Amino acid sequence: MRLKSELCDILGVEYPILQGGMAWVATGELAAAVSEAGALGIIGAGNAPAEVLEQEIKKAKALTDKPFGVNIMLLSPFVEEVVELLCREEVRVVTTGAGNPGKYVKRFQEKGMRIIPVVSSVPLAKRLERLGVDAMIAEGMEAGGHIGELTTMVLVPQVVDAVKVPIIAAGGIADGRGVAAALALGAAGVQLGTRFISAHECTAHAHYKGMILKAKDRDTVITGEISGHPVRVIRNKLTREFSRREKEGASLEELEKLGVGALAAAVRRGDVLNGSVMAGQSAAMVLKEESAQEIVNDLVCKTISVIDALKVMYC
Ligand code: TUI
Repeated sequence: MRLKSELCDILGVEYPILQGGMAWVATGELAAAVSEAGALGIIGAGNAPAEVLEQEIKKAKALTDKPFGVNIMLLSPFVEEVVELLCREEVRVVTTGAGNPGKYVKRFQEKGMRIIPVVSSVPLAKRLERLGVDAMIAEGMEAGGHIGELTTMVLVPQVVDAVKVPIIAAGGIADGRGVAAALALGAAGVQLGTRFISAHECTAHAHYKGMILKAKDRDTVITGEISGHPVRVIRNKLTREFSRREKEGASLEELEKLGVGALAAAVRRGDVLNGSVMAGQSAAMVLKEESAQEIVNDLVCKTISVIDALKVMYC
């Protein structure tokens, strides 16, 4: 099976597919399994201090010789020490989220590392292209966790037209139909987060995985829109409490307090009532647990089938 684009050489992988670097979810085990399957596994640094992240990088290195990446969450209080660590470890690919990574671009590239930020708007994409990033992930608001305002369907073609570097589409993609659609929009590759939560190698708590597997089409909601930090999660007791307090006019600090530690509570301890069950809208399309290898094979195989079917219908 062959599914190849210019991204494969940039990332050092067989398929132009990235596994999203989800905080607390994307551990060294998951990233290594995805990389072993021919895609790019990515460890999520989230809010973790450098020592914790270092253990995950060591785990991944012990499990695979293939390239993998690390995602830096730019709102993390540990971002500076995480940048230092990644330069020391010479991780092949660094993706960034939740902010502008401009001031770190040169440091990574001097080490020969690839820097690939998430963008949720055209102006940010243009600014980052001037700084010389290697590629960008255009992520629509169908995605889980911290999100922008535009959908994948309208964001990706606009970013593709605005910049020359390869664009990776993300947000709402869970199967071969979504991958083929992203390629049709001009993307050179795709990033999937939610689908990989169902991987056997994903060490998230069974309750968290269960919420993904049983989610229906309208089960995610956006919290934090008023505070300016919109986050997509599966609806539960916490989201109801959050919107009640928001409507009552709670202060930003009070709302932020509700969210502190809530992601770890759901992902690691399985508290899916009071925790933050971050997931994309595509959770409703994730129906079973599989190995990372099975997920990657299925994505590649179904993408090729969709493209073949279109050729038969329209050529
Ligand atoms: O980063 C993500 N998704 C995340 S990070 C995360 S951890 C977290 N925990 C608690 C509260 C909030 C986050 C969970 N999910 N996705 C990538 C992404 N980046 N989506 C949107 C953006 C983004 C937003 C603004 C990227 C750049 C940006 O720039 C603003 C500027 O400086 O112009």
